[in-house]
Amino acid sequence: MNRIFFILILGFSLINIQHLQADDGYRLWLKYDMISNPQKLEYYKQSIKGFMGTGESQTMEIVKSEIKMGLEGLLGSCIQQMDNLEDGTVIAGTIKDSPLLASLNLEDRMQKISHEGYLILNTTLSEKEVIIIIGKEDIGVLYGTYHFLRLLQTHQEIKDLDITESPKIKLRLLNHWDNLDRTQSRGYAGFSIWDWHKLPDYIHNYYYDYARANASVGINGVVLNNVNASPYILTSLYIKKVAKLAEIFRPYGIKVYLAANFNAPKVVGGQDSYDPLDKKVQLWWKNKSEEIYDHIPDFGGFLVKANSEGYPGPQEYGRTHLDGANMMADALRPHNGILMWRAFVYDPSSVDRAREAYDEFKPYDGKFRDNVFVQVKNGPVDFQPREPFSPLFGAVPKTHLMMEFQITQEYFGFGTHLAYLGPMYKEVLNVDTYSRGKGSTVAKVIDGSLDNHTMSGIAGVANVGTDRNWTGHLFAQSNWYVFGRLAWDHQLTAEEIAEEWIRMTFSNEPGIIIPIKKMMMISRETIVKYMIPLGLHHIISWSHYGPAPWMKVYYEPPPRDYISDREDWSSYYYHKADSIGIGFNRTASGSNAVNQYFPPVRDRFMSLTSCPDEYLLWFHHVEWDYRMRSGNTLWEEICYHYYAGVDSVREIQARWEGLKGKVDDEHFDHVQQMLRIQEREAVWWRNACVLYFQSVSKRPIPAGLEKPNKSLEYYKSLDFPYAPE
Ligand code: BDP
Repeated sequence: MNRIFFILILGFSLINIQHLQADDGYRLWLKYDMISNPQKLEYYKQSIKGFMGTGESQTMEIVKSEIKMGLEGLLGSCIQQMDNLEDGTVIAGTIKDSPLLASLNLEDRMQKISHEGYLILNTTLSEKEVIIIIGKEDIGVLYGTYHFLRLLQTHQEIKDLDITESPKIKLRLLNHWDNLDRTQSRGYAGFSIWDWHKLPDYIHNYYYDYARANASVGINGVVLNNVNASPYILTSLYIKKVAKLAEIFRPYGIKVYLAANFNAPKVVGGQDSYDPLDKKVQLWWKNKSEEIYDHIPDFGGFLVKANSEGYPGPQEYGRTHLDGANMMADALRPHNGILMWRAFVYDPSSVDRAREAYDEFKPYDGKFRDNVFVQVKNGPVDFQPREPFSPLFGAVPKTHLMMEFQITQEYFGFGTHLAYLGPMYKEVLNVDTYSRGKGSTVAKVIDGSLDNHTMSGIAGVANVGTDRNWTGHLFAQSNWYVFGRLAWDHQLTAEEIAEEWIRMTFSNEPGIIIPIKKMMMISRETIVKYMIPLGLHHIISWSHYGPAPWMKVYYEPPPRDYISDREDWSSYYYHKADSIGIGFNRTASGSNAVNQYFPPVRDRFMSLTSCPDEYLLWFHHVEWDYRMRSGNTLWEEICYHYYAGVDSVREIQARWEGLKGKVDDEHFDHVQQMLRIQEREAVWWRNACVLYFQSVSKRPIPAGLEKPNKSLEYYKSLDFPYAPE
């Protein structure tokens, strides 16, 4: 067979294989499949002829291989690595490594970007028309490379490029709630990707792919283990394993951090206490930090959950969060490590869980060491699909606050419901705390600009596991993506990020982008409607799977048989539905949590008439017959919301059905099955909640709404002892 013919045949069969091979989602948003639109392909091929990378570091080697893989994949193998400059060369590097780039005299512009920042420019070098990706440091070049490839992946213009980027928030972290036995807390995508048993000797390839995915959206740190931390992660055995992961992640600009159990000095350190004021305990943490830094010179620091949900802390010794955090911060400080102390604290004896983080931490403002972050969940209770923002944002100007978002879908249907969380993250980041007058948004608190902090940080509880597509639900990839993109630039909109993700995951065709974007943009509100409309919250079952508004005390059925009388783990505590009305009175006549906000936010929430509908039952106990803005009574409004939520899931389903044959078959099938689960569970949520609240309100379900076909007793009897924890 003649050689050309053979190559042609081979070429065809490869193309066919590519088409036949279904997409299992492993490649995330970094697919780099050949651009299928012929005009676009031609346009890019005219503009890009090849690439040059300068510098020899491991990071620069990744840059070069990423550009090669990206350009060859998107444009075809006609793209060459260049030895000499030609028109259409893409050059990536730093000034220090590249005399060519240095000759552009960009120092002034480079001054203005951070060490992670970059410029992407069309320019002329030695009389050649080129595109440069230039960073202050190698990591900036890598971030710029992903940005440039994203332009191609999303079919953007690449003429007259003049891009200047620096991240707005310095620490952009994933928090893995992964246990050493590879189970995960609140993980819905298989098991932990950290194969602790085989580390440090056996290295899975996917560690590199994970790091690559993070770097592509600018995530620069990972807390490897669960905040409900095993003290054993701090033993020498595990430190060597952690060091291996740190070594793999380092060239991708990712530092590792560990969640530390406050009792470690006692449990694994041979001390007889973990009292933060005990000199021996202090020395133990100092030595332990030194040991870690000996193995991992750029170790990020510790994250601590203390005196929270039964986890040990300084209060056992009559000490405070301040004592605990500062003691650990002192151990890390000589190594430039940081200490993240969580504000997720609440006590069963308190009148209102929503008040507690503020009450406990506000008095410490200005007293933490300067390498301490207080890590605050976005809402005052716990990652509910909607909460008002935590009043700590804006209230402690002398404290470094780190935002904690949840990416994993603990309260969003356990990972089988389609929930794009971009709109929720943005709702929180955009909200005005009024702490320094108008314009004091949560985003400005977090990026440090409001109070001139030099440290800033944001964390997202990861949704990554061993499932082939990483996140279980394909659409959950978008939450990993949007978290990273917003951590880098919180001014981007949820909608533009959704569109980027769709273009890179599915297609650049408007007929695909438009319906999927619509599905994503309504998805969070849809879930709020069928789970916790109008400011209801925390009405989940003991396992957090499914509704249980009837739950008065916390009860784990067999095989665990655990009964707790913690009212603050019951649903009733949060909705307080009685014959008169429903909702938690947090105004001055109730817990007065509303007083923790600055005016005018406080006044707006305080008054029944000005409180936004979405927070109504969060702040007020309202009579069932109260007339809402819509003209409906509160009872009717609750019902309409639950029903609208289910309708909206059906709308999402219909939109997806319309994409059959237009998106990859495996993707289609996977999402179709997930949506069926979601529809069934939305009906479950709706019926269970409406029937339960009806048993209290004693009012009929409004005419015209389909009646639940099962009884309240049926819903109460449902039990899922092995639902993921
Ligand atoms: C709750 C989770 C629990 C976590 C806790 C936390 O149910 O598994 O340990 O948050 O953030 O939402 O510490």
